[in-house]
Amino acid sequence: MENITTLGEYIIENQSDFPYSSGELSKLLNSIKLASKMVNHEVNKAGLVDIIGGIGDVNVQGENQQKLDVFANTKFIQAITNRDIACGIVSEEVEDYISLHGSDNTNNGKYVVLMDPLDGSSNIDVNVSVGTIFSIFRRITPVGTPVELKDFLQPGSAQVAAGYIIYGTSTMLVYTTGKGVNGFTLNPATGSFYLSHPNIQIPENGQIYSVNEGNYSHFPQGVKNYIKYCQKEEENRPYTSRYIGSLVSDFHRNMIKGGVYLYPNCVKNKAGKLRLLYEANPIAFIAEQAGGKATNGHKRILDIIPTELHQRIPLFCGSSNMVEKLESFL
Ligand code: P6P
Repeated sequence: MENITTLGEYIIENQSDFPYSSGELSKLLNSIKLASKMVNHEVNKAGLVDIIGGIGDVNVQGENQQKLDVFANTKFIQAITNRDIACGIVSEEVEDYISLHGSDNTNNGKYVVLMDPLDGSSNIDVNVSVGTIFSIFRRITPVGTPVELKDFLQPGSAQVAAGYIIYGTSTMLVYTTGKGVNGFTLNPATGSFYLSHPNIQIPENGQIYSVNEGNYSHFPQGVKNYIKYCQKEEENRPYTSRYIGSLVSDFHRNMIKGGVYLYPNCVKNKAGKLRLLYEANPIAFIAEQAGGKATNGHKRILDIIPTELHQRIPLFCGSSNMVEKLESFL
């Protein structure tokens, strides 16, 4: 077998990519890798055991919590907490941020992690791919309990790492530390992630647009005009419409094949639906590192200064030329 690199080997071999890190960021990425394997195991057997379906609770988003949502949230929090490297966590499943700083002044970890532990979980019951999305920053406050405004509400441009795990026909972990984007595929037989997609580059152009057209009548006029542009019999159009309803899956397809993903603001979701801190920011960091673009329609996602932990934002991302064309309609 030719020399194939595991995720663990890759993290160690590229340790020098992490400025100022004496191994902590590597350990944090390994923690995320570990938790993703546990979540993958549960997702893969969701249809077999009574883990599907709501647990009767709703999360901070007011969405019915799936058992797997809760399981994933718990596993990622446990894995991240075990290493004393992160001082705090923001999760889509939890209202306030979680401080990991010990009352005995232990754990002054230099990183904070923001995550959507199981995005697209409403698709679980119908066996559609779901994903985990994570974003990592260095803390700004030097020690002690992290401070929301300083440590968590940082612009996406300050991320030191971001990634997603897609639990699909195969399970992949795709991440960046600011030196390009690499994809690792899990071999269930060995339990290891192997470098399968080195240096992912989003094609500048694509033939796919991804949007929930059921919301068409509520979209801003510019978005409507762009969708009609995609559908027009002209030049290399009409484009293909592909919408899975799972951000990680729709984005990953566009990463590999080229395309543009749209989640606009609309009458129903005035600020859009997706969350800035743990959906748009990590996706935007990855998109740009792969040569793509990510905008809220008027501003680069990574330049937006957050104001709330769970704030929503419109998201348009994918192939650079397609995003630029879309922006010209807005
Ligand atoms: P809609 C899943 O709930 C999610 O957050 C993303 O994964 C997905 O892209 C989007 O919402 C789907 O939303 O309104 O089209 O069902």
